[in-house]
Amino acid sequence: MEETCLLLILLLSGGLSTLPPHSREYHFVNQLMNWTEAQSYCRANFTDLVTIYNIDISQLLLSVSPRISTWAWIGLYNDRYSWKWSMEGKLFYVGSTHEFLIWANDQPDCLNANEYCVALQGQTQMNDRPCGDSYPFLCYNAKNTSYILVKESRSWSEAQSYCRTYHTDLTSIRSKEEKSNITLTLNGSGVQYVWIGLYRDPWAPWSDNTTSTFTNWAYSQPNNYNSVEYCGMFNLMTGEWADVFCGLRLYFFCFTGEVQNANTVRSCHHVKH
Ligand SMILES: [Ca+2]
Ligand SMILES: [Ca+2]
Repeated sequence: MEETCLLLILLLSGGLSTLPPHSREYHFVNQLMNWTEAQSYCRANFTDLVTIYNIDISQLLLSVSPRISTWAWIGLYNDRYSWKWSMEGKLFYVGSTHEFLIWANDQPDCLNANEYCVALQGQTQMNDRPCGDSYPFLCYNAKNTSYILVKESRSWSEAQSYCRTYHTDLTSIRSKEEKSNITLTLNGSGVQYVWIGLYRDPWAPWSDNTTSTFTNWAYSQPNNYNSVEYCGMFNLMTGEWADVFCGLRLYFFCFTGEVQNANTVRSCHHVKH
């Protein structure tokens, strides 16, 4: 195995959880693996696949790898099942299950890498849709346990603001009974898509469970071509990123070092078929 590594010392004042870890060693691994195999390899031999927090780390990766016209895996991936509810509060979800949350055929598909909010389609099944699309929406009012269909079309964020202002929040669906009540509310309304409170963050977290605000996508990326591209790769000539099929076999970058402590509890709800 051919491998190079370099130590990065970031001269940053400590303490803030939003800052990258102070020092990490970066390793270029000259072996071809798919994304999951690369992740396992990094976790077994180093710490994890790399997270790129800024342009300095990007330059560093270029400096420890050969300048060849190909791509390498980084810890970037787009988890189609990392859904969260707009309405927070653990107690609210005690005893809730998800088997009545049914995705429409071939959903979620994150079409064009642009679908991060969920609407009910045909009043019963879920579909991930572009958050900027305008649809009617369902608010939940906790005071009288009611569901309110607002027939004005709004973006998901606008709908969320509206529900938070006039009711409690965009609705969650916590039980079979709640699902039935929602179906009754929608019955006869004729709406095609209706926003509910489910959403997720694009391309977060990275493999090491941290998040980064830095992005360096190549032109027209990410595009989730054919709806099969959920892993991120790094161009060894330019440092730019593209989304691609996770089964591709590529070189990859690992790091050794501390993992940023997540001091905020992530309230992820894994909603699978
Ligand atoms: Ca979709
Ligand atoms: Ca792509």
